[in-house]
Amino acid sequence: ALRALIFDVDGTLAETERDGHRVAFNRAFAALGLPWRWDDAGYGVLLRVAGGYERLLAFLATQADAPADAGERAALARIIHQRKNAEFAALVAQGGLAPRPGVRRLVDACAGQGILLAVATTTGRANLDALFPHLFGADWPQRFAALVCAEDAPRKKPDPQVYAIALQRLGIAPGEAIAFEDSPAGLAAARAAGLACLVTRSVYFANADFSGATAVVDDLDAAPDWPCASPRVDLQ
Ligand code: XBP
Ligand code: MG
Repeated sequence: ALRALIFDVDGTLAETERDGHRVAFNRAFAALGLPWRWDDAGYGVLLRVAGGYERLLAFLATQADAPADAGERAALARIIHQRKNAEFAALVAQGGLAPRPGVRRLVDACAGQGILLAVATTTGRANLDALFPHLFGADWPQRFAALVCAEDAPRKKPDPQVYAIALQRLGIAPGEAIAFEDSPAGLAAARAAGLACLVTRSVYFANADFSGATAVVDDLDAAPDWPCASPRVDLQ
């Protein structure tokens, strides 16, 4: 039986990348006097690397004006990433990031039916603390039975670690949960952990290949009567 829904955050619960993290990265570059700026199209390519710190590392390795020494690049990436997260929190505090269509309805429906909710994300815990009050209200921690973030799962998606830990904390088997994702890396992570996965297409992965997904929909309002009311998904 279905006992839990496990959600990715960025791109799935909210469109946090284009107007959130991407802008915050650019503000961090500017604040630190660094020459780089990430435009929309370029960020779409960079997003193939999951994890903001890992994304920075991959980018810096391609830049002639970045430090040649790998250790120095790592130190710089840490500084930029920390500043980016502060800028992200400031952006979120200004409002403008809302849950994607159908998210709140599904979360509320689960609460009413005793279905557990969890998060499995490559983003850091600080970003959840900044974002979730805006998505779910001040009492948001009571809504989630498990929160698994970058600090808990250092091996980033497509590694299944983050989902494996979520299942462990929920105390359930993979066949008793569904993952919700928006990216090929997220789908791969969920599948490798043995989970069925529903994909809601997001701006940067609108045309990506999601073979292996249980279903691919534009948003959760496009899947109106599931998975809580009458599961249209086959949990096999
Ligand atoms: C999200 C990410 C994150 C965010 C930024 O991927 O890759 O890196 O872009 O957050 P997913 P951090 O939705 O698959 O979890 O800077 O905290 O990593
Ligand atoms: Mg995502």
